[in-house]
Amino acid sequence: MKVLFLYPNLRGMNMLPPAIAILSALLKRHGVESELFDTTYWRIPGEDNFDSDKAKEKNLNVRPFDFAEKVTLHETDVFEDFEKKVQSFSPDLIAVSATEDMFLLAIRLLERVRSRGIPTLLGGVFATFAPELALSYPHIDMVCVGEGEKCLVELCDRMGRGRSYDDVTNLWVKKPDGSIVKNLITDPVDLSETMIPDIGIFEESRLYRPMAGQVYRMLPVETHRGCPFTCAFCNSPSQERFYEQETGKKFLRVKPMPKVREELLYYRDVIKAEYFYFWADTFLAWSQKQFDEFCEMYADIRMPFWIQTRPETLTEYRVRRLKAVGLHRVACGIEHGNEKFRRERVDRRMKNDDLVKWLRILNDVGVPYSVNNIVGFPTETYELAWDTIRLNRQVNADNHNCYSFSPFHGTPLRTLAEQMGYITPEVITRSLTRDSILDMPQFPRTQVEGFRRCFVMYVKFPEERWPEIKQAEAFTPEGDAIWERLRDEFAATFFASKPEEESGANAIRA
Ligand code: B12
Repeated sequence: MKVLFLYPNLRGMNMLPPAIAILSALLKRHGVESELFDTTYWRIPGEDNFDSDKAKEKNLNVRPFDFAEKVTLHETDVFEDFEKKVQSFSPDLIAVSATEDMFLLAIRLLERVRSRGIPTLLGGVFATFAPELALSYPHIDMVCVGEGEKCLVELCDRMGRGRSYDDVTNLWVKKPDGSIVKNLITDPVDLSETMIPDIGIFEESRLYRPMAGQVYRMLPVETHRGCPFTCAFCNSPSQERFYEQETGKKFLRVKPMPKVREELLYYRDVIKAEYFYFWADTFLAWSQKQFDEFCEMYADIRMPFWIQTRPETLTEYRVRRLKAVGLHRVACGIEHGNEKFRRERVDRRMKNDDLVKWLRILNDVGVPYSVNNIVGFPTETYELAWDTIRLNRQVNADNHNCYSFSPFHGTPLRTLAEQMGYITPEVITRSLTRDSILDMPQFPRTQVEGFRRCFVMYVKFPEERWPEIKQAEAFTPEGDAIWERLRDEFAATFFASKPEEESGANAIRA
């Protein structure tokens, strides 16, 4: 049995996808051959050679960086190369892992090999929350709803033995008449049974990633799955609700520390990692005991690391202890500056004063951090968005990122956007670093985008510059010229000195 994973990614979104490494390791243990076609370092025709890291750099979200020494880009045609890969490997199954923004590229690639009749399976967060929409594309034969570990192993076992796989748990199968067989969802995976992910399935270049203007050999590490918070734009709370409803079990799990250690040591000693990236939604969603256990365990790993966490989980004790063992950078969400709007629409309940106080702990202890914000939420107005600028001005982060709201399927804010008539159910969302997909009467797309491109300037430049910055919001030749000039000034002022301390890349916006 041979499985070809497809990762239909755009250049610049260059952190390794943990799911493929996890699933490939499992397949190999079960005697299934697996290979990967990962489009990250190809130019994708029709995608404007879109590079989201470079877009972040252009929007002053990250320090300029140079990747060239570490990474080899493919100059050949991605569609032809995919076809060649399918021909030479001759898989029995094409297994796609995709977030929503990647899905349409998967379809374009699969179109090239569709005539070969190889069964296709889509997994990931989009498959989980929009399975019917995914299966409405003729290129997709099956979807995995929820976690893939048991589903993929069982499916491959059945396919390998020529058996029927219509009743494999978590699997939805499209029948020749177009009907869909929907199977039950199994319990969440026991994280004490996980294997070391198959990092070898990725090309060497994919291990490198920019951070704070430097390029590191960076590996993603799992500490938790799930999130205890309920932000209305995020899919993680939806996973909690979905698993609770389908299995009666909690989706949020903490990985046993010896397992985390085993993974870290393997990456450090065998893969020669230089930097760790803990991708948990809320890294500090630990009890005090678990937290202390982590710090003790990590003390002899001696490697810098990045985390993301909620502001309210920051305490001076925790930040100091983490810094002592290697914490290098933190990313936190502010998301919106108006308390009422943030509570009612975004479902993030905290006071602005507290938020400022929690983030200040990072300044006091001396840990650089970035803050993430969103503009263009359903029902938001330009005036409300200004509260986000005002709040960010009270926070001394070294990166203030602002992204347009993305209505991902399965989130409460997607449902609201559909109810408000801003978007129809079949529309598929693109990457956060792209223009807003919503065009709302009270806050039109161009206004959202003008606001977004000037956001960090409003936050960092003195208030008397605001009238000048306001002109740069306009997408006119004059507006563009002012924006370019301000952008250069911004880069010279804020990205010129002490690169390590003063700024950094937001490794992900998730
Ligand atoms: C790590 C991470 C990243 C990494 C890796 C992304 C990836 N493709 O895996 C990077 C940094 C690249 C990234 C980027 C982005 N991310 Co991100 N990211 C995450 C994060 C924090 C963890 C994902 C993860 O690895 N989980 C662990 C693995 C084991 O779980 P999993 O990926 O869900 O996979 C399981 C199942 O889904 C399934 N499965 C997955 N693939 C497959 C394939 C097959 C064949 C099968 C059978 C099963 C299967 O089995 C897996 C094991 O159980 C999640 C939040 C979260 N907690 O899930 C957000 C999340 C996935 N990201 C999100 C977003 C929005 C983005 C960006 C669009 C942001 C941007 N900058 O524009 C980009 C999109 C990028 C891209 N091209 O991938 C959203 C996705 C929303 C959506 N519905 O699409 C999430 C859910 C967070 C959120 N806001 O809700 N992200």
